[in-house]
Formats: sequence, C-alpha cells, structure tokens
Amino acid sequence: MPPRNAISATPGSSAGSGRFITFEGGEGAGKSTQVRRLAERLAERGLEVVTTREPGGSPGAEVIRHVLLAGVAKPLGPLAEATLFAAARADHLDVTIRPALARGAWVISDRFADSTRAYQGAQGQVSAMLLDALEAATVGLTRPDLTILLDIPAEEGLARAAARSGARADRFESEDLTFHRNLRAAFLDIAAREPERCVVVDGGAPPERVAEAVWQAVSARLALPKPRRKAVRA
Ligand code: T5A
Repeated sequence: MPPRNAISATPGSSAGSGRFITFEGGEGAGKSTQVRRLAERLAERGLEVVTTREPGGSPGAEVIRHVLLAGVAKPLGPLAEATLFAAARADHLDVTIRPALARGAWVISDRFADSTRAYQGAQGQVSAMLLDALEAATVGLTRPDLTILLDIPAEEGLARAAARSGARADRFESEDLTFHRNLRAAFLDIAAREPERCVVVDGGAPPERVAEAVWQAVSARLALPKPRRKAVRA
C-alpha cells in the first residue's frame, strides 16, 4: 500500500470545497489499487487530491502503524490495539486530513474508522460503546462523505494478499479463515446500517470494472466539477 501522497492536475485548482472518501474492506480487496485509480480520475477534473492510508498517513501515525502491523501490541489484546489505532487516527486527522479538507482538497483514505469497528469491534469484541467514545474523541465531525466498501470473498482477498507479499503475512493477515469471513460480514453489516454513507462494490471483478463502479458511486453521491474542455487549435 502506498504512503500518503498528494497529486494535483493543476496545483491550487481545487474546487474550494473538500470531500472525504474512504475505502474499506478485507485483506487484498483491492483498496490501494482503487484509491490510485480514483485519485487519477479526480485529478483529471482539476481537483487537488490527497491519498492517504490507515493506520498511518502522518509521520506519527506511521510509527504506530509499524508497532501494530508487526504484532507488537497483539499480546496486549484488542482493546489496546483499538486505542493505538485511535491514537494514530487522531494524529492522521490533525496533521493530514483536516488541513487538506480545509484548503478544499479531496481526501481519499485507504481504510478509516470502519476498520476499527470491523477488526477490533466485531472481531476483537471491543464494546461498541467504547468505540463510539474513541470515535467521538478522535474523528469528531470529520466523518467520510462517502465510503466505498470493496466486497470480496475472504479466500480470494487472502490469496491476492499472499501472492503479493509471499509468506510474510502481517498481524491481521495471519488470522484464520473464520476471522476473515466474519470480517466480511461485519463490513457488510456496517454498510447496511449506513446506506446514506456507504456503497458496496463487487471487489472480485477485474480492476477496470471495479474502477468504473467506484466512479459511478462517486459521481452519483458527490457533486463533481465538469470535465475540463480540451483546448482546440484553430
Ligand atoms: N486495521 C486497520 C485494523 O485492524 N484496524 C484499523 O482501525 C485499521 C485502520 C492494515 C491492517 O490493519 C488492520 C487492517 C489490516 O489488516 P495494510 O498493510 O495497510 O494493513 O493492508 P490492507 O489495508 O489490508 O491492504 P492490502 O494492501 O492488503 O490490500 P488492498 O489495498 O485491499 O489491495 P491491493 O489494491 O493492494 O491489491 C492486492 C493485490 O491484488 C491485486 C493487486 O494487484 C495486488 O497484487 N488486485 C486485483 N487482482 C484482481 N482483480 C482485482 N480487481 C484486483 N485489485 C487488486
């Protein structure tokens, strides 16, 4: 997954009204691939686009990412991990997301708070009340305008992740198949509860078809600037 990056077709050409889009889903669902594709397409409309990721997306949060994905916090249990994800998210929001939204950029994050709900909440059994409190303290009003859930059978996503990273499964990839199947159900449950924010896209389709479905969702839910006219020479 790429680190935080900013692309802009025309620097400073932002539409003046930032939007926050998140991608969610299980391992290997194709989030990073689709974040890149969507960012390119939005930049073609003249928007400033900031792509980022969780855990991580700011220097402080990247340090916490390393601790979490190396499995160092695993023995402390899901509550401790949820707290670390929240600490990383607070820094990510302060340093990267809010400043970008304030200057009118479109921010696309590869994972956000729904991942904590699914991994540490539904799977780790950290109580919803506690996660609500953590979210209120960290996310506050900076909620995504749109969340794309890339849905894919757990087996397929894990196979993709394994093919990419070989035998080096990280902290969560190394959980068993039941964990990942339940995770898929947890994400679908979140999307069903918040249909005004979430759109479920079939992540098992070829990348270009997934990208088209994502674009349809973004176009339908968020007001996009019109395509820029190409200069015609006389
Ligand atoms: N986590 C995170 C929590 O537990 N709680 C939290 O609050 C948060 C924020 C992060 C881990 O942390 C956990 C969840 C995660 O386990 P990560 O390394 O950032 O770990 O990994 P993931 O977010 O899981 O992302 P991955 O990189 O594993 O998968 P992606 O981004 O979904 O998939 P992508 O695009 O990298 O594609 C994977 C492979 O599949 C191919 C790609 O080329 C690539 O090789 N591919 C496709 N192949 C066929 N068809 C398609 N449509 C394809 N799309 C991509």
